[in-house]
Amino acid sequence: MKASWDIFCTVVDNFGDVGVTFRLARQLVAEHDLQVRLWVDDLSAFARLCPGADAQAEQQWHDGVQVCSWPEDWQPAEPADVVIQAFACHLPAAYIEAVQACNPRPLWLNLEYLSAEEWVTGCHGLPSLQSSGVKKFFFFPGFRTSTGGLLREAGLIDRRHAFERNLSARQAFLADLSIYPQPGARLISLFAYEHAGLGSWLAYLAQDAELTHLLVPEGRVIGDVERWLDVEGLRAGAVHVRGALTIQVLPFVRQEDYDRLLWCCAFNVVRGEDSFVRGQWAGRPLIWHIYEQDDDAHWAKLDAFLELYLAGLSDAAGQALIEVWRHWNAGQDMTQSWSALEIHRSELALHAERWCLERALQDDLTTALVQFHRNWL
Ligand code: TRH
Repeated sequence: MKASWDIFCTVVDNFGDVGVTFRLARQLVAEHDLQVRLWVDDLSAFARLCPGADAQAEQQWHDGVQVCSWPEDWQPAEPADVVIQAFACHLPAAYIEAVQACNPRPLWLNLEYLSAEEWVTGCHGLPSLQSSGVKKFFFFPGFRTSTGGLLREAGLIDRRHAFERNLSARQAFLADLSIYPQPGARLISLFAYEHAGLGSWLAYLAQDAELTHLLVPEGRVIGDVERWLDVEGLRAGAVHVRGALTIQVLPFVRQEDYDRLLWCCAFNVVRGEDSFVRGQWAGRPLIWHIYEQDDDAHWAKLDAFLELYLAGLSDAAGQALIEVWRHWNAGQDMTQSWSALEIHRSELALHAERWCLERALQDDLTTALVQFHRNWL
């Protein structure tokens, strides 16, 4: 009989929580032949990621995953063999009692947020004894070898390389989204949070000698784009040209298509957690718009990542990248830092691919979770 896994996801905001857990659930099914239930408390966020999903359904199946609405009024459910509480969400008390009553006990894991900070390596895999008497283990994704690694589907990098070699597949993909860049235009994707200095970056691209076709998925940054364009009500499908810059608003697409979009671009602005990782698997230079935390803890996370990422880059390119990422995340004017970064474009492109291939040498997060379960048994 297949081992069963329950993944619990509370949608705090945006798409990262459900984006990560759905990706993990699908991979557990597809690559490890497991039986997976994904409990989500807000299916409307899920429905954006998964076209065809029903935001009202109590349960539904997608790619072999049983996606269940996690109701406030919890109804008894038999615990699975492995229970994942994503990002420290609170499991229903009755479910914890049921876990406690199980014999044999399920493996209970808390899947943490991604961080490049060094302390993560000391905490990854540590148990904590709960008041219920059950042990819960902390599982940390990460970039360092003694962490749980990153979500990466089998064959992902090979698929990207094949796509890159196949011009007609790329053109067909872009045409499906009605993207027709002018010859020689550089494609950049922009998936970001609000950014007070965005106008300075757009103005730079508009007066640049090179053409840029900027692809902006509908979402939080649109207000800043509207202000700079001086238009209202930007929706998917809108295309506006200002000098050398074409701005095109895109619909939210399924996760696989978002990957392809990143693969088509020469540069990507990504955010949060999951798109940040996908941006790295795309092997392209990027800006990470990090998720802002109240206590400013995000700056330490940003610096910790940069410290790892800069290894192997020349000092000048590394410094230019630091400036761009800092300015972007502080909502500052981008003119100087972006123009300085442009000088290092080819070095950054080579580096991004090298970084991707190096990270891909580590076991992926899903495999690490399955292995952790095996070792625990
Ligand atoms: O949406 P995010 O900002 O999500 C989060 C949440 O805010 C969360 O609470 C926070 O803890 C976390 O960030 C750090 O960014 P993220 O993580 O990149 O998630 C976006 C998801 O949306 C990701 O799975 C990719 C997917 N996506 C698509 O599937 N299609 C699209 O067109 C786009 C633009 C994204």
